[in-house]
Amino acid sequence: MMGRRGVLFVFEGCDRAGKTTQCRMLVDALCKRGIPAEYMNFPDRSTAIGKIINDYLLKKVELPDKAVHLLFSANRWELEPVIKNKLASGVSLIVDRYSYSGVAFSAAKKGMDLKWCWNPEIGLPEPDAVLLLNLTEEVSAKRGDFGLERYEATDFQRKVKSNFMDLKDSLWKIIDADKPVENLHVEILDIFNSVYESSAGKPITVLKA
Ligand code: Z5A
Repeated sequence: MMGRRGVLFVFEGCDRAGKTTQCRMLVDALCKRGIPAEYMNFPDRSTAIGKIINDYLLKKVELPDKAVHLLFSANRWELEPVIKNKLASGVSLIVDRYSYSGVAFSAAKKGMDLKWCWNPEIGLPEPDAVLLLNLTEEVSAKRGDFGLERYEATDFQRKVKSNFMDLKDSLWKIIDADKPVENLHVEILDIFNSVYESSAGKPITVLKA
């Protein structure tokens, strides 16, 4: 008999919210408990398209806003067969940023709107849950200075946060990320467990218009 499918569990949030830290801790915890799980992150800078995105984020190349938006989306489409196969084979994917970052960051730029930005995401696998790790600007600032990458500026991050709030739907859980790492991990593990139980037997769906 076929086993159950994996869960697509997505982390979103602004800069330094602790997404990578929590994704890694969750994958470790699940693997220790015998639940197959893997870490995935977007942008995936290792692919052909990801390398151009990396140069863009490091400000080594300039690209029109719409073109770079489509590259971020294409980077997810490059991995779409992998996502579907892993989920179907029972591996849960713990994903560090996904389509919602794609839309929230691009739509924070002048002349870009949420609807236009969402269109290329339609048809990608839909997450079983989206956790938005939320931090105030003050707490975020205490976690260190912004780096040198594109988008690492307070005004821009404020617009991104407001876009995330416009995108949220019933799949989303907003988590106060201003907690010790271990406490946050326990809270997130609890959410994963209930999503894992409730998704058993449900098909993988896709993002819609
Ligand atoms: N982008 C886009 O435009 N379009 C898209 O489609 C996608 C992305 C997918 C690069 O992303 C940029 O690409 C990003 C969005 C854009 N631009 N920005 N800003 P990335 O994923 O490569 O890099 P990042 O997402 O910017 O990483 P991050 O946000 O800076 O980090 P994080 O993953 O949220 O946090 P962390 O690395 O786990 O922790 C940050 C620091 O805080 C670190 O020193 C930790 O030790 C500390 N930390 C973590 N948790 C805690 C707690 N609980 N308490 C105290 N300190 C903590």
